[in-house]
Amino acid sequence: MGMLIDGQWSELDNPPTEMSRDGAFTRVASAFRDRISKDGSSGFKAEPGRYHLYVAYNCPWAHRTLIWLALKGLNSAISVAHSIPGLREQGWTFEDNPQFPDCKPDAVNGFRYMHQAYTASEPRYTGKVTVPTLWDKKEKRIVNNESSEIIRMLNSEFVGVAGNDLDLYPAQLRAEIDRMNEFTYNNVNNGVYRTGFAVTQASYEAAYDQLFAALDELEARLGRQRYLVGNQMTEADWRLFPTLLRFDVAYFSLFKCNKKRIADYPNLMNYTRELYHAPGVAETVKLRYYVLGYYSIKKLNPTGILPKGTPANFDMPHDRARLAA
Ligand SMILES: N[C@@H](CCC(=O)N[C@@H](CS)C(=O)NCC(=O)O)C(=O)O
Repeated sequence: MGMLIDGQWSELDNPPTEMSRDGAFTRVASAFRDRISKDGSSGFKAEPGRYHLYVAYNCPWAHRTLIWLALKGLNSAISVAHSIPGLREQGWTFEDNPQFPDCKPDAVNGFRYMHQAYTASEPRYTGKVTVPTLWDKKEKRIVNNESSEIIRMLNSEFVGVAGNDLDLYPAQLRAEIDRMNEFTYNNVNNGVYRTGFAVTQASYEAAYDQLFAALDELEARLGRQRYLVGNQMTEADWRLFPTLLRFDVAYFSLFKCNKKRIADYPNLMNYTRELYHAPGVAETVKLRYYVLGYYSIKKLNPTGILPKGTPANFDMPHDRARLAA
């Protein structure tokens, strides 16, 4: 994928710190961690039209932010640039491309590459260049590039700007949501990556076993309750969802997570369908892009041959109304 070193684009793949000596994949922390606040006390006030998001439909972390824009009615308050799927020579790329008509190029800064936003914010930046990245049009710099923090800001800070007051992180459920998120992140969201990017048999098998043990546990939990926490949709559900959507079309095959498909788990499958049918969410889902995006990762698919199939479909009605909400 490449990265920036002292403000220069480099073909060096990942920061060497991402691969531990035993061959396991360990993700490095995001670099930009400023916050938007309702009252502006953080230096970044929540205002309509001020912020811009750089995303890619295929990225599960960026997908979170698109879901929050849809659920919170923020699509007209925050502009979005969508990278085309696939990791091009200089990383995430924004362009008018007739093959991807729903990928809107960067109408705010005209950046062709995501890395231009990083060097515009910090000319000597060293590190990964990732989506999602949240940009402030007023200060002309990146605010934050950590999806778990961006979704919290979108949830709570845009009072009077967002189209509704939906709260996906309600005070009384926070401890349980945090606990669930940690489980989901370690075992599932990042678990598929640890499985797919392992470079030793032992670290692959350990990640695989941990992933499927967690999916079994989630399947059982969703047999007892409609949502992961409480009896309403929360952040915990929406953080699991992007990984479930991508599982059968990409992780199962390319990442060698092939013990079972999500389609083989009745509760997880119906639960995914229910979330998929929430208003505005289906528009954020591009299954074919997941195939194109993941299979363009050179080190996992050196020939670049793309699978013809896109083996998932969430259009069918769900059966979740049988559980209390
Ligand atoms: N912690 C970040 C992770 C974001 C991330 O890793 N995004 C991937 C795309 S799915 C990326 O941009 N990778 C580029 C790279 O690793 O160089 C977040 O959740 O926002």
